[in-house]
Amino acid sequence: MENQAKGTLVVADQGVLRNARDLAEKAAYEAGALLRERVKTERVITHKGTVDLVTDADEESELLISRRLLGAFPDFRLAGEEGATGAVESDYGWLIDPIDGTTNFAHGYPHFAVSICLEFRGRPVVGIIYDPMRDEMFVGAEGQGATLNGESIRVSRTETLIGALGATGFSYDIAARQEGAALWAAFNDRLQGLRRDGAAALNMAWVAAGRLDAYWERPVNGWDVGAGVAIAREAGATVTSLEGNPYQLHGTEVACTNGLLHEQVVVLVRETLDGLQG
Ligand code: LIP
Repeated sequence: MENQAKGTLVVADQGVLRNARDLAEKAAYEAGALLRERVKTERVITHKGTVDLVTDADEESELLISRRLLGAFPDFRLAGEEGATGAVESDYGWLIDPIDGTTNFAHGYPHFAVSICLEFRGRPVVGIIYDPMRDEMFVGAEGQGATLNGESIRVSRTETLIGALGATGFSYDIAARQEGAALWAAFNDRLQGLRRDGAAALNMAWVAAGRLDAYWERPVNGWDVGAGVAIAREAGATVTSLEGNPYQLHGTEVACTNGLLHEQVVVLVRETLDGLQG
C-alpha cells in the first residue's frame, strides 16, 4: 500500500480505496436487504437513553457488516455504533452506523440508511450510504467522485438562503436540544424550507445529490456523518464545523452545504449562538 504526499496531505492508496469502496458497497446492500425485511416485522427495542433506542436489527446489521469488512481487511481498525471493533493500530479505520435513523426504523417510519465510512488517518476517504427503502446507493471515494446508483452526483447551485431547502437534526439528549431549537427558529425564518428527517447520513447524501442545499447538526457522531462527508466532498460540498472551522471526524458537529451558501449558513449560526450567550 503506497501512500503519496500531496503538499502536507498524505493521500491514501487509490487501489485500497477502490477495493474498500466496492466491498463496503456489497456489505451495505446486504445489510440494507435485511433491514428492508425487518422493518416490516416486530422489532426488539432497548433504550440506551430516554429517547436513544437500539433494536435487534441494529445489532444484526452491524454484525453482518463488520464480519464482511474485517474478513477482507483484518488489519484495519473498526468502530461500530453498537460496539463492533477491529484491529488496534492502522492508518485505516472503518466507522459503521448499521442503521442511521434508528428511531425512524423502530417506529416503522421508512427513512433510514446503512452508513459505512473508511477513514485514513482520521480523514473520511470512502463513504457508502444505502437507503434500502428507496433502493438508493450513494458512493464516494477520495479522488474517485460521488455517485447515486452509479450516476455522478453534484451539489446544487442555490445561492441564497431564501431560495434554499435545508435540514437539521436534534440530539438524543433532550437537555441539549435548546441550541438546536434556536437554530431551527433562526433558519426557519430565512430559508425557503427546512426539514428534520431523522437520518443524518441521508441528509449528507441528499446535499451531495443536490436535493438539499444545506445540513447542519450538533451534537452528531462521526459514524452518523463520516460516510456523508466523503461522499459530499466528492460532489463539491463544503464541510466544516457549525462555526466554519475544519471538520473533525471525531468531533460532534457538522455543517455541510453546496459551498455557495456556506458563509451565509455559518454567519447565521454564529449570530444565533451569540444571541443565546446573551
Ligand atoms: C441519528 C442521526 C440523526 C440525529 C439523531 C441520531 P442514529 O443517528 O441520524 O440525525 O438527529 O440524534 O444521532 O442514532 O439513528 O444512528
